[in-house]
Amino acid sequence: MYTQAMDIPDAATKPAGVSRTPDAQDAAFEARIDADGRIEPQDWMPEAYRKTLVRQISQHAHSEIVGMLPEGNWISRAPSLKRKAILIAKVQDEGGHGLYLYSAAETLGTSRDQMLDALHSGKAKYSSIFNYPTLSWADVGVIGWLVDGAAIMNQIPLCRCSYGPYARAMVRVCKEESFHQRQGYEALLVMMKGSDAQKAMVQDAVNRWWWKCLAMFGPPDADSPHSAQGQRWGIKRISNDELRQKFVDATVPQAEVLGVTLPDPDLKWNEDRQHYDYGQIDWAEFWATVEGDGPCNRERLATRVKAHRDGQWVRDAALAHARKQQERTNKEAA
Ligand code: FAQ
Repeated sequence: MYTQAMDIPDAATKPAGVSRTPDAQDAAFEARIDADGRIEPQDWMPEAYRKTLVRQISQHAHSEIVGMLPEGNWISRAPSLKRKAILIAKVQDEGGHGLYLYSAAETLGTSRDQMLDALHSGKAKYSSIFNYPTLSWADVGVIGWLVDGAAIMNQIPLCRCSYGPYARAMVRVCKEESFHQRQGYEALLVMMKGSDAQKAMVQDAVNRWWWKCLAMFGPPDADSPHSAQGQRWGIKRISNDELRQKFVDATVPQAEVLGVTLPDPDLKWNEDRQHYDYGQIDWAEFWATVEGDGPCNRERLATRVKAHRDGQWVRDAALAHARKQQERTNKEAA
């Protein structure tokens, strides 16, 4: 239901008027990729390219939707009307990002129901970062500063992704993520000018989130099965490790302005590399979380499934309304 993909040609079907052999189709696709051109939904594409995009875009959509939960928990506990209004807007934006991304994935011929089934049955992945608890109000600020900061670092290059609908969705997403990052940083700046207890709360939140944010960029390049092909196809423009390094380099000076310590004794400027060196990420913990064994995986999934079930009547009502409107249009036309 709600799919936009019904008019997408079958992978084996040639667009009208085009009589290309499979080899010629493949060559045309490769030539467009080599020329840094865009692939659009109606274009022929190899099945593996389509599959990779559906995997990445749907995982991204799921991350946005599940990502509403850790911060959503704080809407009723925000410390002021201003912070509550900002947080409601932010969480609503994340819902919107999920919808643009599901729509972009639907253009590849996978329905939203299929994607949601994969999420709800635990088959589909979503970002590891949303399986950790938000224990204090400072966590909301740190999510804005670091989680949205990491998300922007990863997503700016996706605005140049070779698949048109994904690239275009990313432009607006990145603009909104930028507001999210700033509101988080500003909330933390205010807390860091407050009482000792507030400062300690911020430092505690940074200690708990820092390493998880570094892991968000995905496994090291050497252990990343999809990176080489993803980069060859112009889906990923910058590798996991390069993005992680850019994030560390950009974040250290922000931490200094804020007056917090990043919890890594190995974090230091390397004059030769002209980058910050940093310590070891706990990849065993990352993979356990990705595979469903993080602190909040079960709770997050159960909340999502319940929200989907509770929303069934809204979907039913929307369909009934659309049916009625169609009947009325048909009657008028008859
Ligand atoms: N968590 O070979 P690679 C946000 C999986 S949005 C879970 O490197 P790839 C907004 C990966 O899927 C955050 N799984 O894979 C917000 C693959 O598994 P598979 C989400 C992860 O695709 C802010 C396997 O490991 N952003 O935060 C993770 O080339 C605040 C091997 O990895 C996106 O999704 C992980 N962190 O690169 C919302 C951006 N990392 O499919 C609310 C788009 C890797 O083989 C509040 N996605 N895996 O079973 C991407 O850029 C890429 O998909 C990567 C992974 C970089 C995430």
